[in-house]
Amino acid sequence: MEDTICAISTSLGVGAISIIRVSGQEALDIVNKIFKGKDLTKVKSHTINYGYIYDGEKNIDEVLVSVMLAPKTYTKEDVVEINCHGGISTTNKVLELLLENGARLAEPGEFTKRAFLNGRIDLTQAESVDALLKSKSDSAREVALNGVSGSLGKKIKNLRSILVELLANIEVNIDFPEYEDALEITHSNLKPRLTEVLETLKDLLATARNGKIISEGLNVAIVGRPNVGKSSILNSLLEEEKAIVTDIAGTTRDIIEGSATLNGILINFIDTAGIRETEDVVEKIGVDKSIAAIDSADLVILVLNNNEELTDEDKELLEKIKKYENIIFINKTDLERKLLFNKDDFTIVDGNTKEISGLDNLKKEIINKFNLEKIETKDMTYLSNVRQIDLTKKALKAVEHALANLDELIPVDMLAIDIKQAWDLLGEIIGENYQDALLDELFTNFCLGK
Ligand SMILES: Nc1nc2c(ncn2[C@@H]2O[C@H](COP(=O)(O)OP(=O)(O)OP(=O)(O)O)[C@@H](O)[C@H]2O)c(=O)[nH]1
Ligand SMILES: [Mg+2]
Repeated sequence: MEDTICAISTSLGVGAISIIRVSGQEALDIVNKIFKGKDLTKVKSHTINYGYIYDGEKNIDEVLVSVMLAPKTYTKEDVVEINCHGGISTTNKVLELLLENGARLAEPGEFTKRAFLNGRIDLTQAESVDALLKSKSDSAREVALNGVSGSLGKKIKNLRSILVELLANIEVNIDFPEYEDALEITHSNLKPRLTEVLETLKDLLATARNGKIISEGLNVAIVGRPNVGKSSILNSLLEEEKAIVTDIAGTTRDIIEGSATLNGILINFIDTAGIRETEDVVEKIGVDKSIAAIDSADLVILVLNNNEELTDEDKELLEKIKKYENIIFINKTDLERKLLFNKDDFTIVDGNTKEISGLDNLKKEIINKFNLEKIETKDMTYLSNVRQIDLTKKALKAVEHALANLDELIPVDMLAIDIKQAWDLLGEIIGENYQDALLDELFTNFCLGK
């Protein structure tokens, strides 16, 4: 935290402008050493200053330099941003000069880490910054932005203040049992407050699946025997000739992915190799990948051929996909019906890719399965990653335990242990207490320069 750090904050490539960001106590002094124009240590905060970057006597680039003095900056430290001409060569040269003059190259996410460590944002906000940079759909962006503003953090802080109030009251009762005026914490008035916390935690967990769907989208695997039309379906859904289609069984050998949005949610469609017993080494690897795709998908679309009787392989697949979210797409309805099977327990969509029929229904079923029509993206507060969900589940358990003990009239001082634990766990979500290893892991996934 003592070091002054720098990094290229824009993506490196050919572009009109690149921004190199510098943060830390010596940010101004270091940039000043290579800048010709005004004396940057004397300019007002939050100003943009015109000048040149020099390497000794050599002019490197014409630049605009933003000077932002602590504490009203991204990191709460002095921040200087150099806007230079884009392009790898100039940008790298400016970065090199900063490094030569005393700055250190920032680690990925280190600017945001400093914003967190300096108390400008909580950990949920930091995670949302990362989600915002990586968002691939409008809804993902909206929810991430909501998180950046701190909505989840606020909710968690509210719960913690209820818990801490309960703890304080319990303490008073333990320390001054004879003190009549101390608010008597009885089992009956602990219960409503704890129940309120319980319900909020349950709500957060109930909507967490939506949070994940919005931020990460859905993986939808298209599987089935060879030649049933999986790749044709992928192409029709994407309205693009993404996968090769032929009448040769075993055309698709590898996973082919393409994405589309449904109701603003990113859907990643995964076309797979036709599943069958095979001696062909390459095809066999493809088949293994298809099976793995089923395992990791949020939804499996099993394709059957309307024009053929159900085979043993179809039966096996029908059995296999039962334990996953699934839709059966009966393809080739333009041909004579020969397929017969017991459709109970399955969601069935009929269609064909020759006349492009049934694909809208297929999309509708995907929307239904995940309630995509009802997913709110505006002003909604979601737990949006495994870390947050895991800690919330543990906090919920602690509160449930406290409530169960309450019903058994266990002394209130015993309840304090569970309440304190819930308070600690919720603190971990916002980063009130954290381990260095966790921070390292979290921020190394960030983009460089953020
Ligand atoms: N009549 C008819 N033919 C179709 C339909 N959909 C696909 N086909 C044909 O069926 C054959 C196989 O289609 P693909 O999309 O390659 O099938 P696949 O399931 O991806 O096959 P593999 O990659 O080998 O597993 C091609 O000749 C397609 O033109 C359909 O709805 N009706
Ligand atoms: Mg195929």
